[in-house]
Amino acid sequence: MTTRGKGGEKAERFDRQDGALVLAHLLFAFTALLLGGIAGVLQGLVRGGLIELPAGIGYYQLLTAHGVLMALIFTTFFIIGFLYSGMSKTLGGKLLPTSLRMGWIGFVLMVIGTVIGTVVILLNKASVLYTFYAPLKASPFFYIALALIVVGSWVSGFGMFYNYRYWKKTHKGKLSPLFSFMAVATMILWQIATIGVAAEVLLQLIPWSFGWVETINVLLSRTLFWYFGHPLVYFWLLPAYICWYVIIPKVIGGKIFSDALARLSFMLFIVFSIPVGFHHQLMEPGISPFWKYFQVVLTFMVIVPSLMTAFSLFASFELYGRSKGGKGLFGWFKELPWKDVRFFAPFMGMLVFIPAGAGGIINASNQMNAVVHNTLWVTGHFHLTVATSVALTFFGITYWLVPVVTGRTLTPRMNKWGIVQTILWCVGMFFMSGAMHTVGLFGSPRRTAYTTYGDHPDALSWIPYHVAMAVSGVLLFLAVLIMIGCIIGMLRAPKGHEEYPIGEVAESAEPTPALLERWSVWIGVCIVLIVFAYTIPLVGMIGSGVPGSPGFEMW
Ligand code: HAS
Ligand code: CU
Repeated sequence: MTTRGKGGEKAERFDRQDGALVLAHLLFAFTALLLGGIAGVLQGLVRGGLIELPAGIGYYQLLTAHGVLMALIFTTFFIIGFLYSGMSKTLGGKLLPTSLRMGWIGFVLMVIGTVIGTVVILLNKASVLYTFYAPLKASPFFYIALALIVVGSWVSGFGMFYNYRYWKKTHKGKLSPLFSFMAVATMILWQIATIGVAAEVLLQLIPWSFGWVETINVLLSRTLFWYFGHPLVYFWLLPAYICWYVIIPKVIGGKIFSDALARLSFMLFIVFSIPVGFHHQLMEPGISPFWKYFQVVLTFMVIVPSLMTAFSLFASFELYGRSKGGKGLFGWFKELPWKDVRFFAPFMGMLVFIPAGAGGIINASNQMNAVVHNTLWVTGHFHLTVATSVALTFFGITYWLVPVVTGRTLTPRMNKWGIVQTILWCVGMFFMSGAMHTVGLFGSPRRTAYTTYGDHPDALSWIPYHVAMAVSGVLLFLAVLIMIGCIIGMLRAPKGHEEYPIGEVAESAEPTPALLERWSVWIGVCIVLIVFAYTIPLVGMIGSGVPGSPGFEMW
């Protein structure tokens, strides 16, 4: 573990108050991961036909708890905690008191929302899955809980913007630190995206579930959801990219390939990642093919910044490996610090993102979407993207961030457990998502409990894959337990100074053009594209004259 900032360069102590805010977010996130993991393993066993649930617990109830706690709660808490930590680190070693306070207010609002939402799900009043599609109708308190979480995240986001603006004002003409720039970009994306879900929840779902209005415009609600739902996946991805761009070069002892390229890719995400929601609605009636086509074109545009990221990462690795004397086309490969979990876990995330991204491109292609839509293939896709690429990166971050904010050390023993946990996660996800992708192509639907469809031979041939999913779910649950064990271990590790790894830009890189910090330009282009891609379809939906739907409780 030579690259760690022990000995030679002495790491600065992370600010105590800021550390408490970050730690609170991380601990809450991992509690959600544990609960979501319990729901996940049980639901996998049910679907595989291996167990039956006691005490009236329902499959869809568990599926909702799993999706909400993992995809929405774990990620949001982790991300906000991580972004605050990097703002504190790179904007002068301490958050402004106002920003810190806003971070806490946001945290408390989100905690209240999460607790209410979880209770409502456990009471079986909201088995509507993590996408809460109408006309499935949950208790109004479920939607109120969602609103609180969104509002809490806004307050936290504004806390970050406030700190960033202060820094820009007091450092006139200077380029902002890359981490903080990326954190702000991520939260801007989030603010713009959540307007859609906030409108859906406040204007449609809450009045309807309270019974103030009888019916709901289903197509409109799904469209508002996916206006949010696609950028949501980039809200998960961009913090992982921050780690790949900014943290990993430092962990391996190398340099960031290009500051300008990194900033450009984040700006392109702001521009292109929102007006693309229709790629989740390609099979839906009521949207004209032109607008679907237009949004698919933009979907293919948003692949570009990911390809730029792949290029940039390869370049960083190669620069480093060659500086260590790696020869030939791939000689640099073996110079990387494979035994350091801070590198290994995110690296496995990157590796998995290659097939995961390829799957996304398949999904976005209209004719192929007809084959995979609503099958387990899609579930396989997001277990590779968010549950492997993103989750493994977040785990990798946790292994140094918890020691940093608590003033403790990542012991070699914990590091070894981290490697074991990463391998277990990769093996579990390989089999789980492999089985999902394959059986999805055979037609096995997603969001469906155990059934043999009256012993239909096709459905029977799917069952071995569902069993494979259940068994790999058990492996993944073990990995969750190891992760939780490691966090507890790190909280009790010997005191010390772990370094917060922030990479530096390679000397050979070109200077960054100032245009890349001109937020108004990029947000302006983003708004123009959103208005163009959504206005006519939304007007059509609102004035369509199609009668609304009453609510249904199918569980
Ligand atoms: Fe997706 C459905 C299209 C990316 C998550 N996606 C979902 C759902 C989720 C999700 C949760 O067009 C399900 C929603 C639901 O419940 O219904 N997705 C895409 C496309 C991309 C994409 C085009 N998705 C993601 C990411 C996610 C995510 C990221 C989470 C984090 N997705 C779709 C579509 C659907 C969909 C349709 C709807 C399907 C349906 O019918 O319902 C792209 O952004 C992907 C671009 C990525 C790449 C890969 C770049 C590779 C990199 C790694 C480099 C590695 C290195 C290491 C350097 C082009 C950056 C190398 C080292 C070596 C040694 C080799
Ligand atoms: Cu999408």
